[in-house]
Amino acid sequence: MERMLSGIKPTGRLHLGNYIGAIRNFVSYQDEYEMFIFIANEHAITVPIEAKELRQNTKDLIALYIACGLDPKKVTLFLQSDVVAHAQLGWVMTCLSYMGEMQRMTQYKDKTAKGETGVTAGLFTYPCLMAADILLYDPKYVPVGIDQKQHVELTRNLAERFNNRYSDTFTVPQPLVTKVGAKVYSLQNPTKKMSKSEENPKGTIDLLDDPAAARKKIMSAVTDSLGVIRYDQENQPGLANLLTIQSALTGEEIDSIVARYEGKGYGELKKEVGQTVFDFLTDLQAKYRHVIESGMIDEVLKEGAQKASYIANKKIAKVYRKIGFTVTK
Ligand code: ATP
Ligand code: LTN
Repeated sequence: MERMLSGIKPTGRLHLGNYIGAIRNFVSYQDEYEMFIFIANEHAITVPIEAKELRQNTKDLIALYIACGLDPKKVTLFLQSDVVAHAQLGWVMTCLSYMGEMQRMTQYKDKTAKGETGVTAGLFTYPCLMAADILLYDPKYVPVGIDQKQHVELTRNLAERFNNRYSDTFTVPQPLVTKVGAKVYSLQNPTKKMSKSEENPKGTIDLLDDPAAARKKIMSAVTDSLGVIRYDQENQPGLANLLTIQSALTGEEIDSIVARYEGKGYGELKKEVGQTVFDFLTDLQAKYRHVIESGMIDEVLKEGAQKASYIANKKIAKVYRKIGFTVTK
């Protein structure tokens, strides 16, 4: 089986966009690939976060991963900070990268261009840690959103640089960018992506939202005044977003939904999408509670850390030998 690896930062509550754009894909890959999915908690502290919040986010994230269908028997699920080799290789990668490369990373550029104060050195160098996260495990593929593609490209460069400077050590990974159309937009501002950092809570559906409140958010989603149900991302982005959500959660093709709604109004479609979201969240949250109550998380994380550490420790030992850290036999 080919290997695949990805991570998500525990920086906020997960929303429907994360599910449709990321987690759902991980679930669909788990039978075909040897998967490693980790919680990128070392990346979460690149911006200040309270310990209590980080702890809660981490537990929620792991429980939601499992509730969404990731099977810990098939996928190695682990916490980044449980595997010390991430920090160890992270430093090696930091010393292999150039300032210019880091300065070109858009996430850092965006934050500094906005004039944000308190940008940490960690935010500047975090792509090096991300490269380490990946290269420790020699995955062939790294499924990420488009915003992360640049970081995987950097990872490829660093892998090649290391391989050339020392000798063949790392697999050069390929980014697997989520398909267009798998992007979910804000319900209140449908040209902007649904996001953790969205200010208006009515625009985002959190996976742990009360299902009835989530249905209300769908009912009050911004649409348009054209009055025809069709998939037109450019001119009817709000409607296209509702169709995307309905299609993603039920598996029905968008064309088929559109055909069923010929001559019907937006209100009816919203009712159906609202019900779909209500049912989806009700089911997901029951599974989530079951995971929390079963107390399985500790065991999953322990086993995941063991499996991941075994691979990562072998890799870091190899790196340490090659760069001259190891002086004993
Ligand atoms: P932020 O609001 O801080 O930018 P985010 O909500 O975009 O955060 P990330 O942690 O950056 O979330 O993303 C986790 C994963 O979910 C990534 O693979 C990303 O591509 C995917 N994702 C995030 N938002 C959406 C969205 N609206 N539609 C589809 N996929 C999304
Ligand atoms: N930087 C990513 C999260 C992340 C990641 C990774 C993704 C950290 N390490 C390794 C894929 C592979 C983000 O901000 N979403």
